[in-house]
Amino acid sequence: MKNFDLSLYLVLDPVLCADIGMIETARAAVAGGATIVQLRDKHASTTTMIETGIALKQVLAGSGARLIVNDDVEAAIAIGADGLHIGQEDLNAQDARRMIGPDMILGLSVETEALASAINAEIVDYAGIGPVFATPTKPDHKQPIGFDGLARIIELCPVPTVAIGGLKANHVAEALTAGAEGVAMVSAICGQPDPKAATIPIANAIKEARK
Ligand code: 3NM
Repeated sequence: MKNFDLSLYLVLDPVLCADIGMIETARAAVAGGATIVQLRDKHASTTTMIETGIALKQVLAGSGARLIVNDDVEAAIAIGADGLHIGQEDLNAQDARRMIGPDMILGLSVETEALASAINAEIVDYAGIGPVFATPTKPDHKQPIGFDGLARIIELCPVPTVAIGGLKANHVAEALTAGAEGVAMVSAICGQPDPKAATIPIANAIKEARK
């Protein structure tokens, strides 16, 4: 079993993080309790992804937080990231697993019950389920599923899950009650005036919900 903690999963957004940048946002979020940082930049070249990823890896070193790279398998490998996250429109999971090898974490975005049932737990390590709510952060997101839909999809998932889409600290308890192991957030942290101060109440809500 791979050792990773999905509880507070930060997905970086280069536009929302523009003021202080993705590196400083990640540093602050991890200081506030983020357990995973995903580098997600749909418009960056592989070279830029690698540069940013290496800087992120240095920032995360020794913190225990894991670095996951979205979509760009070549960058994930070159960075020596802890994992790769793919969507349904990206590379398929089997090909991704073949490329990254057995040890890297592989995450897959899942939007429906059918996709959840189709997950092969020998290939995929966790699933990102969403969007729980509509969100301007991902304008092309699928139909929001709400907490009821989240629970129904998680029920069918053979791997641990993280909920995403429009989530803030006040949604943590419901997301975990629906069965998610963690919450993934972008705008609740990226672009906040003080990303560390924004992360702490989320981390506290997770601790509280697990009591
Ligand atoms: N993926 P925010 S929703 C990156 O449903 C991403 O798969 C989603 O941003 C999905 O926390 C999303 O600001 C954006 O709402 C989430």
